[in-house]
Amino acid sequence: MSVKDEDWKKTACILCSINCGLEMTTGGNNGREILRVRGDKDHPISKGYICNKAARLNYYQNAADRLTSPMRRKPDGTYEAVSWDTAIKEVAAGLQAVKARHGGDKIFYYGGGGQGNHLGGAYGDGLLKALGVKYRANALSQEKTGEFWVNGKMFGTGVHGDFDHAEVSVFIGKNPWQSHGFPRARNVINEIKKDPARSMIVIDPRKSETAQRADYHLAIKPGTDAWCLSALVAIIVQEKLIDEAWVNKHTQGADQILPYFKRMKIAKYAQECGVDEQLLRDAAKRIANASSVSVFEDLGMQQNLHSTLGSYIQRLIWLLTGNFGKKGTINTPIPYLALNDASKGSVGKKNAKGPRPKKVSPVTGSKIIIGLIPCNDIADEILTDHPNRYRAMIVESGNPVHSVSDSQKMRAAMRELEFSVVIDIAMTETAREADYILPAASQFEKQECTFFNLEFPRNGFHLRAPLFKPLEGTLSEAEIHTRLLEAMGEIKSQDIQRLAWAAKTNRALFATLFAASAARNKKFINYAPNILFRTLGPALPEGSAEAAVLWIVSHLFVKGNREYAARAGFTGLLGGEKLFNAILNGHSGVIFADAGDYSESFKRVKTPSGKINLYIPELVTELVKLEDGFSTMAPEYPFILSAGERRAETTNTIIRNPAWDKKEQMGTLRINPDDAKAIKIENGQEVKLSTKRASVKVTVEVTPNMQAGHVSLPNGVGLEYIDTDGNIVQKGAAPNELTASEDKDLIAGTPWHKHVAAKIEPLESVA
Ligand SMILES: Nc1nc2c(c(=O)[nH]1)N[C@H]1C(S)=C(S)[C@@H](COP(=O)(O)OP(=O)(O)OC[C@H]3O[C@@H](n4cnc5c(=O)[nH]c(N)nc54)[C@H](O)[C@@H]3O)O[C@H]1N2
Ligand SMILES: Nc1nc2c(c(=O)[nH]1)N[C@H]1C(S)=C(S)[C@@H](COP(=O)(O)OP(=O)(O)OC[C@H]3O[C@@H](n4cnc5c(=O)[nH]c(N)nc54)[C@H](O)[C@@H]3O)O[C@H]1N2
Ligand code: SF4
Ligand SMILES: [Mo]
Repeated sequence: MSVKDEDWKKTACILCSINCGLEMTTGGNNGREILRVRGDKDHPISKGYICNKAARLNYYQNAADRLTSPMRRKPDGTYEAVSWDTAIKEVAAGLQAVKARHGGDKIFYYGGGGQGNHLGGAYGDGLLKALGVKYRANALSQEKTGEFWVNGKMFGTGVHGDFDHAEVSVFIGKNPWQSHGFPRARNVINEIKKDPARSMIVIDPRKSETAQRADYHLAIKPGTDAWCLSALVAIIVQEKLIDEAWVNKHTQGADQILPYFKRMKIAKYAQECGVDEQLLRDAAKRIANASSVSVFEDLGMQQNLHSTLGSYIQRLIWLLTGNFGKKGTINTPIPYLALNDASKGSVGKKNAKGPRPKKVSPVTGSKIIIGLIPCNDIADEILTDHPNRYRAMIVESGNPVHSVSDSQKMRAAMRELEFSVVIDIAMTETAREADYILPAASQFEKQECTFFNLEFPRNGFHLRAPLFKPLEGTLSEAEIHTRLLEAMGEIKSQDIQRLAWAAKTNRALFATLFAASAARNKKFINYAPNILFRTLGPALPEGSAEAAVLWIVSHLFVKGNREYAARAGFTGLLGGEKLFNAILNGHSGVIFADAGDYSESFKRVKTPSGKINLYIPELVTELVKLEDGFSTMAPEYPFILSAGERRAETTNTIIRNPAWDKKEQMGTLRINPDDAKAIKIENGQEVKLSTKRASVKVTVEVTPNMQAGHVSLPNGVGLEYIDTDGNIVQKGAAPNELTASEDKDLIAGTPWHKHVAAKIEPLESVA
């Protein structure tokens, strides 16, 4: 069949944080299928790039387990379909009743967006304000909160590498070949490999796809990043590879931290992490002598022992060598909408009535970072008789029963709640524990976007138009949240009629009226996204109502970043309006900010002194403890299991149908050949894999890419997918059946998913 140019529709991939621009053709059954997929060359960030996963997006769009009606749980645990009117009324009343009984701070919010759908959360904010919700979590508080905390201490802002231009790229517990994390990752890795003047250093116990292409593979023993990174810093310090002039000019605190590295015994640290000392010295020198270095840490370290400490030490490597604020180094991306602002919640904010509340969770007293409590503590905040325990939960675009540590405990916690509601497109593991399930339109059935915009100095944003009308029975999150607010009597149509009229008449008049209403009425500000959706939304081109909130985001961005916006072409008092229109009409994405020069990063450092802070006293005790060496695990569990590896065929739980896995990697346990031999198992054989928490059956994949003693399972598998016949199809093991919530980082409470003590037994020997 020939495809005409006009058949290709612009959209984006939603399967990882990059959200590559795509073009698709649609048709097939009822015209609702995604047929062909290709990269969009006009996209300013991804520039036509695409990886293997995007071609299979129809598995997401047309999954058999998509929900088509609100569902209410019956006492026997089964669900009945109810009308939207009933569901909205009962969910609004249920949440309000919990608020009346216990206070809105006992209603917990989880999620708010996945990899490519961040608009829904923006509309949910009004609902949380109406209810007085204070506590929340999302996937970031089981991976990135330690890193955010360190960034706060050192820079007062976020940072991100420039791998496109770096002479040396360093990946710590990060496998960008499969997981991306920066645009066009496979192309960039290939370019580095081809260029003799550039190098790649990978710190990973496994010979990952990225490590296979590295110039220096520091194959550490699992869980020993802190020793490896400390040794690299110590080499830089002891071999006098520090860029003294740069450090003196731009940083503070070097004098307080460097003595610890001056006396560090490099040979011992090399031994602890299992990497040849000379290789460590060569890698450190390669970094120190490079004109530009970028570093990416990810889950291999972040979901592991010493994760927050590791985030700190790795920053010392590139800061002591002056790799910040230049092309090819680490810089400070300019957010269109800061995700940490979006998820800050109201805890720790100044309160007119009293002192600033402590930023800890109410039951476990865990640190709240960027407004999020650690995912690992959610169940403990519920399964207790503590008077401040959470009594209700709203889950939106997240699957915590599957994705948070200890699925069994999370399931029990969900059932313990007095009220729970899940907003999702599919019948997920979490939905199955909720009192109500509200079916959302898919990400190809409404306007959507990602706020993971991490480029510098030019940054892009892409608003995608829907490819399909919402599946019958589903609504967008904007509509769901706004209806809930209306049912609670918080937004009344008579109060917003004039605004709606103005929006249809003239944008300038609308802006004036909007500003006047906002100045008069606090509720109006709280519900601004929802009010925009109801007033400006209908005045936008058909199918664009969900974009309405971006009107205010665009205005606020330009107001707060005049210079950057102007350089991107959004000048003058109408800059915000111009940006919004450009976003609305720019189907391949828009460059919204241009900082001009990389050195602008220095001005964006927001520490009290304005300098980059190298000394974090809270982490020194943990740093000093490394001298005691790495302690091995309990002898009854001789393996270290990394529970949740990104593979060619995984996408968190966004694609639930296991049929999309063409390589049959779903769920295989990767194991080293010597280990396999020792326990007398062969490739393809099923084994029993046990941790202190549970046992599962898994198929073994024998590969020399694993170190002896280290085994790994993929993430996002073991889902209970309901097929077209209503049968549950399950492939692979759900990793968090095996993990325990108490195994977490000392500072940020992030899980040790990549370091789970495990044992393996051949199945036949198991009774
Ligand atoms: N294909 C695919 N891509 C994805 C996703 C997906 O589901 N599938 N998910 C997206 C999401 S949400 C995220 S957060 C990112 C995550 O992206 P990554 O963090 O890159 O993904 P992982 O494979 O979980 O972990 C990276 C590496 O950590 C290594 N590792 C294990 N133990 C250790 C250790 O002790 N130290 C070190 N240094 N490394 C160790 C593993 O061998 C693995 O190669 O991926 C994103 N991209
Ligand atoms: N053991 C272990 N656990 C892990 C990991 C690991 O490596 N090991 N990785 C962790 C990481 S880094 C992450 S990011 C998390 C990811 O886990 P989660 O945060 O739970 O996110 P997703 O799996 O991406 O699921 C998102 C949900 O959104 C739903 N959804 C899709 N589109 C829409 C939409 O338009 N609207 C709504 N309302 N819902 C939608 C999907 O059906 C799905 O249920 O998992 C974490 N869990
Ligand atoms: S999975 Fe990520 S890298 Fe691959 S096409 Fe989708 S957005 Fe791009
Ligand atoms: Mo993630």
